[in-house]
Amino acid sequence: MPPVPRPDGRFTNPVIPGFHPDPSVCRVGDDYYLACSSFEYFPGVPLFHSRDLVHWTQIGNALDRPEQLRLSDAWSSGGIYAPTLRHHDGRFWLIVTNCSEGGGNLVVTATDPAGPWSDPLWAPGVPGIDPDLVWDEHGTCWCTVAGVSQVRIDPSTGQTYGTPHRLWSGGPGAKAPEAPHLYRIGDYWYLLIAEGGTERGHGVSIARGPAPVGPFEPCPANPILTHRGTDHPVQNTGHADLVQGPDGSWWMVLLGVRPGGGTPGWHVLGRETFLAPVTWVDGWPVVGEVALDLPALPWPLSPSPVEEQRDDFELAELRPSWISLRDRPAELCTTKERPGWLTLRARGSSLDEPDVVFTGRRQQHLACRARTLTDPSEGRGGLVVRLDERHHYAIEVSGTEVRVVARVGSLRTVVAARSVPAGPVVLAVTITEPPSPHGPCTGPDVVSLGVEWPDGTFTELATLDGRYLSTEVAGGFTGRVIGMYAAEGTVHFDWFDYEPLVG
Ligand code: 6LW
Repeated sequence: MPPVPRPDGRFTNPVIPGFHPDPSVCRVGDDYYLACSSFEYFPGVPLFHSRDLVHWTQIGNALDRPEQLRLSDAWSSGGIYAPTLRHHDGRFWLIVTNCSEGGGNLVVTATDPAGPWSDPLWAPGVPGIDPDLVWDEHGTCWCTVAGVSQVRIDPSTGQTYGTPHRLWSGGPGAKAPEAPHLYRIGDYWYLLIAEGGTERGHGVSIARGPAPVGPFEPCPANPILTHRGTDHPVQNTGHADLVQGPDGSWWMVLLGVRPGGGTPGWHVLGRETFLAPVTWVDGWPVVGEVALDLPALPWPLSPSPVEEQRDDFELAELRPSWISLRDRPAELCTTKERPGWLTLRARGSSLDEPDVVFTGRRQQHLACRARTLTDPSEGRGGLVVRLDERHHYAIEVSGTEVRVVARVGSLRTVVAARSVPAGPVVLAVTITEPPSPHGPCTGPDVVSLGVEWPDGTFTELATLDGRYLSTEVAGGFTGRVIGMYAAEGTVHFDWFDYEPLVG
């Protein structure tokens, strides 16, 4: 759901809120395209379009066919890591790692980034994760990976040539040099990397050299971006990519998190995509503040159409923002069985199982409400706020009983139950700031789960502390996803509403 345009012309960071990490961006004429990681969710690699760098609309997913993406063995936060998206020779090229069993590095191409994307070309000679592609002036393509090392590649076959060679691994003692991107800018080749790990120590460093293969001289001001050791409201800043604005100015897209509930805080939306201005001093990039509120841009804004709050499931295909766990076989998740309804058919027996049938959307706002009209006449299922198999709060219905189930680590408990009349029921989740935000350790938010009656009144069954559905508690690389699931039999959903709340 893109941000609503602001009358003052300023704009709000993150530019792509919610679990959208590892952004990679490219510009083609007046258009910008951006790709993110997607981990254990199917379809994989969400793709966005923008004309002004601040309003982004999801136009598809690069890996949206089972032949392209097998995630059956993907653990939570496994699967698809860190794409690089580039445009070269009239085509879009996307290289990415599938960390599941039987996966590896793969290249897909498209002439239209909205798809279709090609079947994957596997590149087994690429020696690590976070692959980058760059072409030199002779048309030779180089693939650079975390570590940081590099190998020559023919991306149209996936074939690599020669032995991978080490390039540059960040400042002395830098932890986790990763997310490399190479660019030719002016007289130099620049090697941008992330370092410090994707948690609070995260940062961005850069080096430059005469050729894509180096040798590289580090920037004396490294890290050129980090919020480590600060109280800045945006933390974990790193994993960046560079792009030029419509007026030729330079910008960085990067991941960051918004912890809440005190210091060091808990972040619940995962790693989000932010934008920051870049200037150049003595041939080195200087990154401006990753502010939550950025000033008006000197070029016209192109606000994206605001996505409908309600999905009525009237279309044959689901919107690209719907994601399922690991796969989406038509016989288990379809809008065609009962027109105007989403039908989910259970496979796993509970949300604790990796094969649960679940389809949801990223929580993109710190405060929001989600509701769904659920018909349990043929099964058991409901609405869940999910971080992973071991961290979720659900409200589910079975016959005439509605229950709230909380799973936190190894604890699983039914925290509330009540009966409802037979027939479809509206299950609702409201996520808001904690009641006393100034007290110590209030937690980042509270999650209220309940039932909405036909006259619009709401009965709350449970209000739970949101910190247990945060990355600081659960670990991993993803963020909250709110959606529908079937744990037994077949469950039908007539509509799903997602509404940002202010405050
Ligand atoms: C990704 C690495 C990272 O491969 O986290 O923040 C990993 N950076 O570069 C998963 O997103």
